[in-house]
Amino acid sequence: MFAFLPRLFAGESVRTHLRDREARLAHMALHDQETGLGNRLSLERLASGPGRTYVILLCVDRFEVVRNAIGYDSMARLLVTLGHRLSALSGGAPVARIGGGTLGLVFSSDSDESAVALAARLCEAAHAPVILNGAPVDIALTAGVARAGELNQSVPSPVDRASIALDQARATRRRAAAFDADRYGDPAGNLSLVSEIMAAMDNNELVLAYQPKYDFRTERISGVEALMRWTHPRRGCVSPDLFIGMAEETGHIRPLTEWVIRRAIADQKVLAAAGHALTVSVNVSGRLLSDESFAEFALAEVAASAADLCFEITETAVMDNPELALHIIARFAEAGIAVSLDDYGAGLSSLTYLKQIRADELKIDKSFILGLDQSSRDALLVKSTIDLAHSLGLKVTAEGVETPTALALLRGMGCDLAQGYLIGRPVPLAALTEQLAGPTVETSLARQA
Ligand code: G
Ligand code: G
Ligand code: MN
Repeated sequence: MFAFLPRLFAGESVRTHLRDREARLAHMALHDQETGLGNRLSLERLASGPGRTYVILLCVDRFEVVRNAIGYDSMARLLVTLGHRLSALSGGAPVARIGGGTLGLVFSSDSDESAVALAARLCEAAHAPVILNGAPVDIALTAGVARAGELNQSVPSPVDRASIALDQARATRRRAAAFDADRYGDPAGNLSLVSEIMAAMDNNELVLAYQPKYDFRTERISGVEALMRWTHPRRGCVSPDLFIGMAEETGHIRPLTEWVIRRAIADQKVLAAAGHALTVSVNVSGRLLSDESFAEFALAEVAASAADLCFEITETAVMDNPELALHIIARFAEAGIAVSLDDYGAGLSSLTYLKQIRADELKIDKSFILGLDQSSRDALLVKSTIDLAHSLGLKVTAEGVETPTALALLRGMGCDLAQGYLIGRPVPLAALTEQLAGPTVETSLARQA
């Protein structure tokens, strides 16, 4: 019963015991239990060191989905492997886990630009699959960076600033972004911006810009993509990259998209009356693919007007709630609404996704098309994607066609449609009608191609 007493009384071993205990506690205070990597506190300490220091946070995209797919244990091992990889790539910097799927490290850099460039390179490197239990797991990372020494009253912690930068990268669909104090600096202003979007619909501040799509076979403009534009009375032109993300987060995307659909249908009638029968493509946000009452709205509008619409959707949308999304997409298809897989190649682009969805069109992301002239690797990817899509019965649109060379290459590859600044920039309806009235666009393209 008193077996511990002799040990307690032996002064030396008590001290050793206490020292061990202290060391263990100190270790626990600075390390993440699950992975053994450093924790948030350890990162905060590293960030308070001297020098031109930056904090970078990297978060696994769709962390919950991946974790539920592979399990908690495997996720912990995946984070450890990623941590080692990131550490090796940044000269042995210690990597910490900041909860969930977020890893962080500290490094020095001369400017926000070079810090973001490094963050983007780290994200790239993470794209190589991690082998777990003999099977590869594909993941993607998004990163946020923040200057450590910066004095910012509203967000004093550099780790918090990097975390906000990560959100900002996501909201604007960038791989990596630096903390943007101006954008964050006025959270109240951003909130009012959200409520102002609703008023903007009634005040005619929202307009649709239309960007033509050129059909290689008929050598004609066969459709247009509707892109939202908001001219704010004080702020001027607000990028859809900013307000779409915010509208999605605050539950306002549905009324906005309903507005777009009504407007697009009305404009399509105007175009038809002027002799231009064009399919109108509308971007439909992922969140709406699990909203059945939105689907009811869209189906009723299309049935009432016999409109010729195409809904552009992105992969993430479908991945988040596959059953419901696929069900709703199938209903769109039955009602004669074409479905297009937008930004293909920018995300995970899994084959399962292509197999599951009954789509009509695949849009190759502009990042592949912009480099088509220079990169034989991009050309190879684009060609094989076109062939793959064709074998699945999908038409292919290439977006981001800016040069005659790219247009010619795509024609040679058997691409069906082209969209981009070479063919036409997004313009208001009046300007589009004017362009379509002149023979210039199509004949000059036919000559160029
Ligand atoms: O047009 P660019 O025009 O800058 O558009 C930026 C981004 O905003 C694109 O990814 C485009 O898909 C998206 N976007 C533009 N209009 C709409 C819209 O009406 N709904 C949704 N969900 N996204 C849109
Ligand atoms: O994500 P989505 O594919 O809907 O986005 C369309 C976006 O692509 C819009 O922001 C539009 O302005 C942009 N865009 C369209 N054509 C071109 C092009 O030729 N080059 C570049 N850089 N962007 C383009
Ligand atoms: Mn689109």
